[in-house]
Amino acid sequence: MGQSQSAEGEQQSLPPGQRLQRGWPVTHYGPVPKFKPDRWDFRVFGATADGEKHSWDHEEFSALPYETVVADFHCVTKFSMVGAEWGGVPARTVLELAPPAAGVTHVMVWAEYGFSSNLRLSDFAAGTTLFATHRAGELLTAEHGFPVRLVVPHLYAWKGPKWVRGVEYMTTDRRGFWEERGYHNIGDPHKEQRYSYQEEPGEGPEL
Ligand SMILES: Nc1nc2c(c(=O)[nH]1)N[C@H]1C(S)=C(S)[C@@H](COP(=O)(O)O)O[C@H]1N2
Ligand SMILES: [Mo]
Repeated sequence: MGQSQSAEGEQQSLPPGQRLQRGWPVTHYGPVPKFKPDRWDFRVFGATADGEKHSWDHEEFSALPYETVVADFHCVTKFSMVGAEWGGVPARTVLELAPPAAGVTHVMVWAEYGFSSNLRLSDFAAGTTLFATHRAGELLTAEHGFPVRLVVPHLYAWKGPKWVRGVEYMTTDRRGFWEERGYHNIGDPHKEQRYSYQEEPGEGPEL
C-alpha cells in the first residue's frame, strides 16, 4: 500500500443543494461495457512531451504504484456519498510516466463507447485525482467502472469517467460528453457549478 490522501477530511457540510445518500447508486448513460483483458489498454496520447503515444496493458497498469484517497462524492443530480475510500493509480503518476508537452493546459479523459470528460490540467494533476481500481479495499464492480474509473473528488462526479481507456493531452480546451450537453465546463460542487449557462467568461470554450 502506498500513501494515503484525504480530499475533504475536514469538510463537515455537504456542498450547496446536495443531500446524503445511503448506499452507492449506479448512474451512467448507456450500457455497462464488457471487460476484455487481452484487448484492454490504457493510452496516453495527444500533446505528449516526447511526441509519442504511451500505453499500458491491463497487467502493466495493475502494477503501477497504488495509493488510497478518502473523499466525498457528489453527483450533479444532488446525491452525495461521504468518506469513500478509493484505491488506484494517482493521475500524477500517469503525468510522471507519460509527461505532457509544455503547452498542455487541459486533458480529455476517454472511456469505453466514446464517453469523455475534459479537465483543466491543474484539476487532473491535483494530489487526490485518482484512476481508481478499488473502493473500500475491493475491486470495483462492472457497474461502478471496473477495471478503472477516474475520481476527481473536488469536482462533480461526472468529471470521473467509469471504464477509462485513456487520456488525451490538449493545448486548448474542448468539451467532453456531459460538458457538451449542458453541464458546466469546470463543475466545482462547492461553487455549485452545475450547468453551462452558469459559466463565466473564460470558464469554458464557446458553446
Ligand atoms: N463512462 C461513464 N462514466 C461516468 C458516467 C457515464 O455516463 N459514463 N456518468 C458519471 C456520473 S454523472 C456519475 S454521478 C458517476 C456515477 O458513478 P457511480 O455509478 O459509480 O455512482 O459516474 C460518472 N462517470
Ligand atoms: Mo452524476
